[in-house]
Amino acid sequence: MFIEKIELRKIQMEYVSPFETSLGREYHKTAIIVKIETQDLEGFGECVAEQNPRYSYETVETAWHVLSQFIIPIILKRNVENPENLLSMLKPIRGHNMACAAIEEAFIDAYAKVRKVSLSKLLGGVKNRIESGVSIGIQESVDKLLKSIGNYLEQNYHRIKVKIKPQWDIEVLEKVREAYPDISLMVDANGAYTINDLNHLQKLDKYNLLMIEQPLDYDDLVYHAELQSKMKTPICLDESVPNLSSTQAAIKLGSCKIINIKVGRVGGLQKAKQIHDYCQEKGVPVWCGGMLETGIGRAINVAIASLPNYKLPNDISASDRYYKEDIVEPPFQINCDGTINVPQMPGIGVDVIEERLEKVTKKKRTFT
Ligand code: OSB
Ligand code: MG
Repeated sequence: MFIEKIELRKIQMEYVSPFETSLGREYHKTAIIVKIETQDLEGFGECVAEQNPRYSYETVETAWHVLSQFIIPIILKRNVENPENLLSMLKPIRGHNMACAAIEEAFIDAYAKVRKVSLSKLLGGVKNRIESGVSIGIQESVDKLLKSIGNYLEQNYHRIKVKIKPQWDIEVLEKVREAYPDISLMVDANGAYTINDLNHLQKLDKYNLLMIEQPLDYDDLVYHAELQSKMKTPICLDESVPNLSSTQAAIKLGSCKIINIKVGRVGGLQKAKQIHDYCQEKGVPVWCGGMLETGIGRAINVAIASLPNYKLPNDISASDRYYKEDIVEPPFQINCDGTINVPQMPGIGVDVIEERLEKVTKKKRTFT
């Protein structure tokens, strides 16, 4: 496929409610939407880098820089035959996974559309529906959290993830379990603890959690292994597994029993699939993490989550959990069994509404 033109847009969209983790509070989504135009078709991708380097060292501005100065010049006005070809062209770029992923997604969307297959099918997906869960940020009070959980349960979310940090953990969980003794519940600390908190973290074993996500530092594997050997609750890694080799190390060390795969964090769909395949071979279940994506990133997440070893509910919620109005049609909705349908149309399988995209665009650059 000959790459004629690439468009970058920095967009900003307000969340229906602010999202707070141990890393800080966010009121709106900032993302880069990539559009690749080939001879006759276009494809979309979403860069999930945030405004600040908290979750990852990448930011919207570093991604914009790496995309425009390094990634786009490699592929613009070039013939890129297939996704594998693109991956080898991008090999000289070290790190900057989120920037690379956005281009790869846009290319693969166009590639799947040319072949008239859904992204799910192209990737080897086996599900028509994927299990949806909801991630709930740190709230002003436990009462607010309990209300929020009740609300989402009413909307058919079957798995609840609660963000935790020191001072917002044990007492909160005690009350959550008091109110909802049987729900499928997990927590995510985004690296807020250290191994010195071992005794404290062991107390979480009491609450029958599906898993504890990223309790320790973002670059730690060794202490996670020590912690996992001393906790019953399965540890799931997110920040600590940015690629296949760290995933292999984590599994070999026993740092976790579950892997969260985010397409952006690991550098694209093909790398996500490699990690999926490795985990499947090792009998380690995976699930799809989220970065509060717009409908474009959401479509990509839904597609990858249709692969067979995505065995646990995903951080993929309906469009209206994040935004008043999504930039795609139809928006993603949750079924009464707590699932989301996998689009069957070619590529990402949803239509990007360009006038809505235009409305949320803060900055735009076209490369020809
Ligand atoms: O750690 O999983 C995380 C959002 C931004 C950054 C990090 C994380 C998250 C989420 C959101 O938990 C999950 C979602 O998109 O619904
Ligand atoms: Mg996480």
